[in-house]
Amino acid sequence: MKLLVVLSLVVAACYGSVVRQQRRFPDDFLFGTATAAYQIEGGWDADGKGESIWDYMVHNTPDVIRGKTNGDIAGDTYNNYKRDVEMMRELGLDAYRFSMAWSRILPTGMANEVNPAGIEFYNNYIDEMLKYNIQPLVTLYHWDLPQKLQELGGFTNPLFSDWFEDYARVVFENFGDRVKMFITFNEPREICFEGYGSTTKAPRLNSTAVGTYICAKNLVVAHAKAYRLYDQEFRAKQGGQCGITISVNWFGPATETPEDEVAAELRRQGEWGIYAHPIFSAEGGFPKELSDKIAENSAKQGYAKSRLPEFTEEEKAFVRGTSDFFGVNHYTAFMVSANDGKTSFPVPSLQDDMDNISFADDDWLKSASAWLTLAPNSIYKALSHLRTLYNDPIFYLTENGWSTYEGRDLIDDDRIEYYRASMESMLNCLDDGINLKGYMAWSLLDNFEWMEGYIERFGLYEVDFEDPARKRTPRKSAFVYKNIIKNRFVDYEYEPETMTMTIDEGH
Ligand SMILES: *[C@@H]1O[C@H](CO)[C@@H](O)[C@H](O)[C@H]1NC(C)=O
Ligand SMILES: CC(=O)N[C@H]1CO[C@H](CO)[C@@H](O)[C@@H]1O
Repeated sequence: MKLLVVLSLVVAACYGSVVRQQRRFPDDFLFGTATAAYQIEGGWDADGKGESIWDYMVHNTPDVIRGKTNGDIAGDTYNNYKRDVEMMRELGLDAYRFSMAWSRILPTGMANEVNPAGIEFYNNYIDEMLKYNIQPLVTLYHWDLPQKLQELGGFTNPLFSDWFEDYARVVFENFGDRVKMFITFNEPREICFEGYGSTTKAPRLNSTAVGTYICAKNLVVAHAKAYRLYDQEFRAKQGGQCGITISVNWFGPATETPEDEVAAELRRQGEWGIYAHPIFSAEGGFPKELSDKIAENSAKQGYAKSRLPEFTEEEKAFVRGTSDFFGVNHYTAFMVSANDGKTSFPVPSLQDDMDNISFADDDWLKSASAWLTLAPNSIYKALSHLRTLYNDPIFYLTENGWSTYEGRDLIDDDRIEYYRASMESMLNCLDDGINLKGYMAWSLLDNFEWMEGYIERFGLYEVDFEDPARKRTPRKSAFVYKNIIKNRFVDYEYEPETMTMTIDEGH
């Protein structure tokens, strides 16, 4: 009897390890972290850098930021980049995703004047990563448009795509010998809907009727121009990849009623379909249901044309297929139901065009950010949907992370729970054959969280923003993430022995 118990324990243990072995991340799966220039760099006007729309907004309307803080210094990565790379080595990262500030490279936004100090900074930063075998993933645009270009209409100017293409050329020429993965834009929804269609990001245009839509079209065309430039003039000699990152949270119907199904579909199209469909779908152009709805509403509202500027057939063909991978920023999920007049939105607006409401389940773990909860298996739900819709693209999760409140909260068990749940959801993707190739945790370090200032913290490393040296200290989650990267599986037993980081051999 005893022997039987021992034997079955042995069998159970082996079975356990067999199961665990199957649930491993492949060795070539890229684990990294992600950041954005304005949120960490500081040096807002250092060495010839031009003003961006964020510099302009925080200096002219400081009240819009919680705590009236700004990113003038932020984590001061401009002076601390070597420490940041040291943290990457401590974590054992394969890759690091960061963005370049357009106005650090081109102070006025136009390519006639290149700032040598800006080029030098990014060269040093990249070379420091490469010294330790950390692959740089470069985002060309993470929300910090040169203010001079905003004064000319920014993303709503029809010449925007040419300005972006010129900037992209400078980036490819200067860094493409060492950078093998470029991301043109980070999160079109946040750029267009939040920045142009509402007031929750710079430049706060609140052009609810048309801002989102004009921006969406010009952004997608600008992306395609940069992609085609890379493809035609740089890929052969540089051998890298170029793609785009779109924020794709999961929006499922609250009930199985046809009304809620329709509502959820329109919401998905309004959230990310208008940016993804022109690039990744077989037919190109904007998604049909949303586009029909906007046309119908626009006619009712007395517009001569749809507020959504449609693509010509030629433009559709130009944009279609212009991404080597689908970069997904994914954080959470919402349940969507038909609005039926329960909530009123400004008319006309994207919200009114979608006319549907969404909410999170009360039982889902809550973060410090109102929009962010731990929704079950939502990475899998989002990616399996995208995979079917867009013919099985290669995916990278280019952001995913959890916020806590400011304060020296180094024991961040909720963040650990979130990251572990994300790992399980990604393993579900891999088990299902989804082409997911990498994961960038948001974020390496605490940073300027846009309108939330320094109140919401996303870092694996805590930053002391009172300290002129901006000291970085690892949170418990940093040790857990390091352990996952090293083992390529999630070890639920793991507890860090100390809170002191060291660099493992080979990093
Ligand atoms: C934005 O515009 C809408 C009308 O489209 C208006 O209801 C709302 O108050 C405006 N918001 C701000 C902050 O100005
Ligand atoms: C844009 C829009 O109206 N979307 C949908 C919201 O939900 C209702 C269901 O009641 C649909 O009929 C709408 O089409």
